[in-house]
Amino acid sequence: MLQKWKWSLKALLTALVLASASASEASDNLIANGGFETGDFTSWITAGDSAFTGVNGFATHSGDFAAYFSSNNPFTISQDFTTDIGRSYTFGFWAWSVQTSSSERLSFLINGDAIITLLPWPNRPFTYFEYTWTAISEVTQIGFTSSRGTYRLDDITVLAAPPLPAPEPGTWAMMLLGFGAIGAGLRRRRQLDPALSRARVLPR
Ligand SMILES: [Ca+2]
Repeated sequence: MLQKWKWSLKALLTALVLASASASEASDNLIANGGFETGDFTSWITAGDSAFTGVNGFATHSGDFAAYFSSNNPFTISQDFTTDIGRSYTFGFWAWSVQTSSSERLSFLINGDAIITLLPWPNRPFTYFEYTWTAISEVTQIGFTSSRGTYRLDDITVLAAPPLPAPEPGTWAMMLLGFGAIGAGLRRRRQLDPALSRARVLPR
């Protein structure tokens, strides 16, 4: 029995150490093909006027490809990913505006709502934009929509903030040892006092 208890404790501590190590690892990008290095919109849902939109290597922030938006009517790309409700996420993307028409727009969307709307900025290199969001659902959607713009987009990232720190394995071990000591003490008291062994805990 004692050996079984030892093995159970060892397995629990091993699991806690592994969980702690996993939680401390760097967060991975939750977006697939965020840099458009497939050379197309693989993993993205596209909608709208795609006449003058696509992926090419004319100018990129990194790698060989970036997306471009230059249709006369709205065009949208979007992607869903799994999120933990209440957890914080950091969204980042690099955008470049080519033309200067005042009617141009590029909006960054979360669940279909425009969070950041960019006006054209002429002759600027790729610029980084970032937004932090607390998830309210188990699936979150990000998107980008352009209207009459000439924009380029690259290196879209969604990174999850680390979860709340779990108790250290040493803390769990102390708690388990404490519970064991309480149980042993109670068993000793029951052996000394038969009336206690018949006692029941009544609801208050
Ligand atoms: Ca790229």
